[in-house]
Amino acid sequence: MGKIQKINDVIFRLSLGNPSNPINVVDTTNLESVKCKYDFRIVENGDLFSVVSNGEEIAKEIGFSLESGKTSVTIMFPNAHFFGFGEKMGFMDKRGTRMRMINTDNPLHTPGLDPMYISIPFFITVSPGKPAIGFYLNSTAFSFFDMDGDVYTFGAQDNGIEFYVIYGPTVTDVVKHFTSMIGRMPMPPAWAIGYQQSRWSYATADQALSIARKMREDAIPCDVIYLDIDYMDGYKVFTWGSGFANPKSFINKLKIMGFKVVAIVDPGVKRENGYSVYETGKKIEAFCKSKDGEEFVGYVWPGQCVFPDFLRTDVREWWAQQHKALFDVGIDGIWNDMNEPSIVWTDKNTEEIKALLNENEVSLSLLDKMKEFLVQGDYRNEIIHIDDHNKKWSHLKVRNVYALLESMATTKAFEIYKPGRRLFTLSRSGFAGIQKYSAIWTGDNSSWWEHLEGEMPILMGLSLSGVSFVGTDIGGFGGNATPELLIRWTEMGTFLPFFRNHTAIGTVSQEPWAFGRDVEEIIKKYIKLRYELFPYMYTCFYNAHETGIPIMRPLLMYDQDDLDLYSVNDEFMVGDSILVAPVVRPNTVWRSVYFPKGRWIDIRNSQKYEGRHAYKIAAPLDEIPIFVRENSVIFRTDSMNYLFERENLTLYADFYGQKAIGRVYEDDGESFEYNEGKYNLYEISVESNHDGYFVNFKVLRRGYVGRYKKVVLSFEGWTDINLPAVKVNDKPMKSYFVEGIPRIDFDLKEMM
Ligand code: MIG
Repeated sequence: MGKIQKINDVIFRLSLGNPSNPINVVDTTNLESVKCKYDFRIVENGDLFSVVSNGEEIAKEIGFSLESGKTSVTIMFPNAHFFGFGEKMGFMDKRGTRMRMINTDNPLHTPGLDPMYISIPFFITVSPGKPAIGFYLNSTAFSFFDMDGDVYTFGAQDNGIEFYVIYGPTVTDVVKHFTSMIGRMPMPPAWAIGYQQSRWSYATADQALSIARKMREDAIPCDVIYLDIDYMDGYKVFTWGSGFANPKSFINKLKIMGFKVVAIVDPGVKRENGYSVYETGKKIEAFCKSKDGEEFVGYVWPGQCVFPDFLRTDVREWWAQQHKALFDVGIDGIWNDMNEPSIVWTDKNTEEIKALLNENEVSLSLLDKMKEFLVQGDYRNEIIHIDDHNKKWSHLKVRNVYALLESMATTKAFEIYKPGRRLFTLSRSGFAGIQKYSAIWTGDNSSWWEHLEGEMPILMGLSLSGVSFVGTDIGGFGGNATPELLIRWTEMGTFLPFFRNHTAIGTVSQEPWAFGRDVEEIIKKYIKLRYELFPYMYTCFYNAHETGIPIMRPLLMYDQDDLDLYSVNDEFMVGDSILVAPVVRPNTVWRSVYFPKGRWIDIRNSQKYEGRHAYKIAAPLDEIPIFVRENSVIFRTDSMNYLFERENLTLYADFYGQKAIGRVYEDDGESFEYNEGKYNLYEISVESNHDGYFVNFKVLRRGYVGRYKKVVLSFEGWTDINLPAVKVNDKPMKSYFVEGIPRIDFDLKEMM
């Protein structure tokens, strides 16, 4: 009945009927070659299919159903658990849940809330002892996933279906193969990995400057200051309001202090004659139409707005050009908000809304109405898009990729105004492949303990769906943070790929110093730790760029045969070697930590823990439990006010265990020259016996001058009172103790 096509050894495409997408995010023309030894195939049995590996049926009774405007596929996979699905509330394992995908600004993230801002119709089925299999539904339409149990159904509102079946056998392999077809992230600018400070809003230049000065005065490392909607003139995109009379000199002052500046951009363009963004857009008919052929009008911050039809190449080009107003005065990065797109109401229900607005108090019915509109919005049926070939598309098919298309336009803007420089875009909404253009954050969370905890599974779901550069509003967006919550949230944020503190208008301040000295000291300690861990983190980014393997990882990626790991939602790994177990409850100074197989070392006291066991771990307010996998190397450097503030850095390599190997990556952090081999990659390995340590230092690549000049190796866990003998590349070195831990050091150039 359907069509099967083998893409390569690990990817098959199945299709039925006539599915159609306004754009195709999958590119299988340039896949890396993979050899799979597990004889993975799709077998046809009459109307049904099965997924077979080494002669064993893994998923079976795969059947299609084709109703007009709705196509689905049903699969049987005994004992399967389901991970991925992009950005979804709730726990990671989606077995027993039903989800919908249509990009939605749903401003209050209560349990069970679905859908959210981002749609990634991809998931991985995992079951102990079985190969993991990924399914990617290649549809930009409204889609649904009924993951009821061993038999599950997913599909889309379309006249056909196309999906990819992606073989593992490990979860990691699935993510690698999936990202080989939808793309991986480019290296971000190094500064984007630093600490970032935001709020809605630093509404004047003076206010933003005073935040920046305070960071430097208190020696809190910080790389980025954000400008939320109040920098604009009447919320008109690509304008500057009166609070920022001289944006260029304002930004220059920040630059001198070592800050980068990111400005928010909303897609809604104020419909106002004489406003050049509106006028120039109108000239090329850049804006989405209603069914009646007129400009579609919706209400957002500036009032009556029109919305660029990013589906068209010339519209993306025009949008890119508008960024001149920001890039010319020195803006470094772009924050794409409200790009579901979020629309608060339209002309059709203005009267109704106005009547409610006129009531004396802000009534619950007004809020309900607005929410109903944001979430269901009849306008979605109204909007028409027109593509490059003059073909009309219903918004229902374009909506899920609207933010992706916008991010493509933003990427173009960087290419025009910052040629040769890496880009930084932060997006709220998105679709499969958004990682090629943008980092993402999880939108409007609240200053609730439940959200501190609940962000981890959301971020890990995104990570498994190909999006590595992810984070949350540290401290929570809605509501008021408390000192304790902010400390715990910052402790966790230290280890998230994207590390930004942000809060809503009208909430209490939550900059690091907002709750007094003692709180500030703890927060500062963690922000500094983030900067010290830069070599480790940056290497994780490099790996994600190279292989698609996420930075933030669920524990089950380390042992998918251990079913107990499937429900660990409140611990995560950063890269291969660091396990993080944040405290997510108030007035709590301990927690239970479950470890994957192997041995784990508490970096505070070198205490060892056995894998596949849970332990009670102490966690006073100023400590987040972090553990290192035995036999690994953690790379650190000196902390500083902002990344790359100084040259001549020391690279610290901390060895944990008897036998370890680790790599560290370094490049200029700002250009694309790493693509031409201008980077350094070092590999350090160590083996030890009771005579001492034998270290091998290899320069795998030396293509860039480098900032690390001196190397300090420390041997954690050495218990002898005598110093060990140490050889590096067969040369004896002089070791010495620092706080009971043996060390050696040498100049990097000795190793060249
Ligand atoms: O309707 O720009 O998620 O981070 O501060 C709210 C104001 C619009 C939503 C974003 C939030 C941002 C806020 N925006």
